[in-house]
Amino acid sequence: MSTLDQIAENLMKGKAKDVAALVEQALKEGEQPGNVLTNGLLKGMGVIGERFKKNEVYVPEVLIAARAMKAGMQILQPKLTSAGVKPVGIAVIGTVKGDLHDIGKNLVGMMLEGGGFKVIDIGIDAEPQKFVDAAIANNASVIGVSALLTTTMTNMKAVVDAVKASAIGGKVKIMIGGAPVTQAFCDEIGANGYAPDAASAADLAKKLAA
Ligand code: B1M
Repeated sequence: MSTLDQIAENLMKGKAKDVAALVEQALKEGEQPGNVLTNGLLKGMGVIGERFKKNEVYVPEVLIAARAMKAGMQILQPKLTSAGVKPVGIAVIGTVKGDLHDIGKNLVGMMLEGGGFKVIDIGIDAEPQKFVDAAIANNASVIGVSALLTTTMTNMKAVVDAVKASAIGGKVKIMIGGAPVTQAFCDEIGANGYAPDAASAADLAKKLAA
C-alpha cells in the first residue's frame, strides 16, 4: 500500500500519531504537499464523511478521524503554505445569538477543514454583526450558521439580513443547519443553502464557494 493510502487508512481509524509520522514519511519520499493533502488526508476524511452520512459511522468516529486529520495537518500546513497551496475556500462558522450548543457546529468545522477549507470559528451566542465582521476580516466565501433551539433558529434571519445589508451582501454565501432547521426554513429566511449534517455541510460549502 502506498504511503498516501496508508495516511488515508490510518486517518479513518483515528490513529493520530501514525498519520503524523506517515505525513512526514510521504514528504521525505518526495511527495508534493498538495498531493499529500488531497490523496492522503482529504481522501480519508472524505470516506469518513460519506460513511457518516450513511450512518455507518457516528460522531465519536468522526471526532477521532478529525483529530488524526489535525495531527497530519500540523506537519503539512507549513509545507502547504510555502508551496503556495491555497485552501478551497474560507468559511466563518458560529452558533446564533442566544444559543450555546456547539458540538454540531464544531463537527461542521472539522468536516469543512477535512474538505480543504480554512475555518474561522466565531463560537457560540454570536451576534449577527460578528458573522459579518469575521467574514469581511477574513475574506470569507461562506458563512455557516448553526442553531439547535426552535427559539434561536429565528435569529438566523437576522444573520442573513445583516450580511445582505453589508458590503459583502450577495458575495458571501450563507449556509445554515442544526437539528430544528429545514430546507423550507432556509428558503423562508433567504439563506443560500441548508445541510442536514456535517458531511453534507462540507459538500454544500464546496458548491457555494465554487
Ligand atoms: Co440542549 N437542547 N439545551 N444542551 N441539548 C437540545 C437541542 C434539545 C433537543 C433537548 C431536548 O429537549 N430533547 C432541546 C431543544 C428543544 C427545542 O428547541 N426544540 C434543548 C434545550 C431545551 C436546551 C436548554 C434550553 C435546556 C435548559 O436550560 N432548559 C438549554 C439552552 C441553552 C442555550 O443554548 N441557550 C440547553 C443546554 C444544553 C447544554 C449546554 C447542557 C448542552 C450543550 C453543550 C454543547 O453544545 N457544548 C446541550 C446538549 C448537549 C443537548 C443535546 C442533548 C445534544 C445536542 C448535540 O450536541 N447533539 C440536545 C438533544 C439531542 O439532540 N439529542 C439538546 C449532537 C450534535 C452532533 O448534533 O448539534 O444536531 P447537532 O448537529 C448535527 C446537525 O444538526 C448538523 O450537523 C451536526 C452533525 O451532523 N448541524 C449543521 C449542526 N449545525 C450545523 C450547521 C450547518 C450544517 C449542519 O451549516 C452551517
